[in-house]
Amino acid sequence: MIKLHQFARTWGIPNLSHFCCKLETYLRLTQIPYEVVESMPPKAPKGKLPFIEDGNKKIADSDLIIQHLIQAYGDKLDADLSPAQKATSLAMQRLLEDHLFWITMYTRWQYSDENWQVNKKAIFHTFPLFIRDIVAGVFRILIRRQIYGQGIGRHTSEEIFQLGRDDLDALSNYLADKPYFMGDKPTNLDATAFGFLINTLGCPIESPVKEYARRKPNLVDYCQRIMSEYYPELDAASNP
Ligand SMILES: N[C@@H](CCC(=O)N[C@@H](CS)C(=O)NCC(=O)O)C(=O)O
Repeated sequence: MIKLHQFARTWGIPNLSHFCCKLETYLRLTQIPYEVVESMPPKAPKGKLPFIEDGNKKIADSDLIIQHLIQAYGDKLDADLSPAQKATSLAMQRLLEDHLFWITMYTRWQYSDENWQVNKKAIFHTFPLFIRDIVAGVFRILIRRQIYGQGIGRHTSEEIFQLGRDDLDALSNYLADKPYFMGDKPTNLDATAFGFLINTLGCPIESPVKEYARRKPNLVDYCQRIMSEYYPELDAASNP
């Protein structure tokens, strides 16, 4: 059976990592059997989670893992999409993964000390007390460098949140009143969209971006529906 290496569950959502949540949601949407192994990035082949073990193969990166799963199990979600729909789906995934993701990273690792404390506790609480702050501090420096390197970290917080609101407007307008992003049935884009939206709306990291997302009823309803349909074991009280 596939072993999914990801961060331990916390915050009542599937995973505090957008990418881990994307991959686990893909596995649930496709009903591919898997077991979870709790892990941390230094153990991963490319230094980032998630990764999977399939037999004696280790594969890192959610997109490359999904490509592997499609080869092994068939394209269970996107086979009926037209080339134009596939192009739109890919563009939306890039918006979520290469833009909105960094805005939410900024809210966790940089924006406010309250958020940093919540984030630090969630990720590093298993470390022995005497090294916890040092390890967390080193990771904080490294991640803040990534946010700056990507470019988002060079803006003011007001500029960053405006960019985030633009992403949420695009997502909400595109979803409109459809049950899933591409229509009546879930597709690959929903694995990504849920993973990133629940990590904006459903976690205890406060910011103007989260407040804005909470005022989009279709995005809130979308997350609640996927939570209750695909993660029924998670506490309904922590749904967005
Ligand atoms: N492109 C990768 C991105 C994975 C990623 O950014 N993972 C983050 C957690 S959300 C990570 O492990 N970061 C650790 C680090 O950068 O040191 C994927 O699709 O899996």
